[in-house]
Amino acid sequence: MFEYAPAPESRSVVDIAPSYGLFINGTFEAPGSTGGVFKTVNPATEEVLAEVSAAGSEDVDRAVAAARSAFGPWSALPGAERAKYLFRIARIIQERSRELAVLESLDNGKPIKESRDVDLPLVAAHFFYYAGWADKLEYAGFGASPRPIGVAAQVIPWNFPLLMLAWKIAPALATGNTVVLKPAETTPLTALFFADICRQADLPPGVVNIITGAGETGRTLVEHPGVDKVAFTGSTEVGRQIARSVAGTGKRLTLELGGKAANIVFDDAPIDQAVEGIVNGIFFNQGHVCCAGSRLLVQESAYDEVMESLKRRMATLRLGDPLDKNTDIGAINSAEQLERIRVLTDAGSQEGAERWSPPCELPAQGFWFAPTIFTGVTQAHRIAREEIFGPVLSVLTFRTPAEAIEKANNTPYGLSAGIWSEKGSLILAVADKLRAGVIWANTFNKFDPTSPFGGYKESGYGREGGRHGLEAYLG
Ligand code: TXE
Repeated sequence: MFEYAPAPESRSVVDIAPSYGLFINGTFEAPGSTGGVFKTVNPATEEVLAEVSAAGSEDVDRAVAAARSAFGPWSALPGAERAKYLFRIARIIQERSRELAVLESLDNGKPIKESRDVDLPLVAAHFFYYAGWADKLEYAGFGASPRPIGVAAQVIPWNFPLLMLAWKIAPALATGNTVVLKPAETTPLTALFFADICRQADLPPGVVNIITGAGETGRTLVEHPGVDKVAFTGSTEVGRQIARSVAGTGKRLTLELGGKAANIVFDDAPIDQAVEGIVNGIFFNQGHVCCAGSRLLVQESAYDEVMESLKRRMATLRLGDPLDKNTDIGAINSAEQLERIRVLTDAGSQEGAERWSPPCELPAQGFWFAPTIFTGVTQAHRIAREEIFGPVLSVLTFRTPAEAIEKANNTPYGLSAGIWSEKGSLILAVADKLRAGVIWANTFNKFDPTSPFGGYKESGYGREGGRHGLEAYLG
């Protein structure tokens, strides 16, 4: 059943200003003559939320210079002192979590129950977790006195705006680096509110700088000679460009790029549980998830039962207002992303796969896409190979574990995978042969700050999270 109910979660809990400057050296400033402005919209309504500054080259210079000046004193602080700031930030995030969750849903389109129950708790958890490391780096196994790298340029995407910020900023600060972070152009607002939280926490000016803007701002930042380390999460195409531009400069680089994860269901798996995992794997956050279980590999002997149960479950998903606490599927983040999903799903139909969605009336305003599955998919289809980054599942079948492994690995990506079976020995044997950075057993899309996350092959390199996440910020 699909509905578009009026919003019970009031947006009055968040006070959005009409316009925002760039957060440089501890204050919000207007962009210089090379900069400009752009608008960020609510993807569920297309209503303009605020006007935001686009940083030009002069602004990038100022932000990098501020981070450089702050680096000496910040890196010289005892770890226990840096920890105090991170703990303070974590606590303020918890105190302001309702406001931040509503803001995230307004700017991104994700359901409030996800921003409230998944994103925000994880954001706070990342700051708590890395605060705990700040005074223990000598014991992290990176040598007697591990040193920070310097100024980190961090460019993040729009699918988990505040969570990706936390993944980047928390380990960078814990290890004594300073940062210039650029959020995605369609979701700049929670990063700007985070800038305010840095002020509230009395973080020394220049330790965190937030500059907004589109890809050109990101490129200028990444290529800036004053930057020592680049951390990027986004498309494989931009990741490749960044790898080329950073090559030979001595800058350190970590990349977290796209994915095309296989969610492998064996016939002995508890079907109801597996179906919940399939639904969570692909429809969580509208499928705007780099590790989404976008390819279902189901054992032929369980195919009919799994498909019947999956369709029944999909018919209960509620699509609509992201601020409605009952909503399961929110808005697609932008018109551009909606178009990308349409192009690939049209290709799926044209190439002969069978398309199915439950009955669904989409709201007239905003960017929406019904939860969709394609059956009869083969490896030759684009929808089996390319990242769709939307609520679209491609279903393939297999007979033997060897065939499942072969199909799961038949992708240029290698970020994540899921395995569903009652047999522990089978799970371990299959997991051992999958080329994926993260493998879930009898669950999917589970995240924790203590676990490293990252990919193989075209999904990028370097790990974020856990002790491994510190390594990316230590020289
Ligand atoms: O990504 P971009 P887009 C995938 C997903 C999606 C596709 C395109 O398949 O459909 O990428 O999304 C900044 N130098 N993922 O166009 O362009 C940009 O401003 C430096 C997977 O949104 O890569 C934004 O802040 N920065 C993914 C960030 O890069 C540049 C998450 C990501 O934007 C830049 C997002 C440049 N030349 C999309 N060009 C994941 N791994 O989770 C753009 N940017």
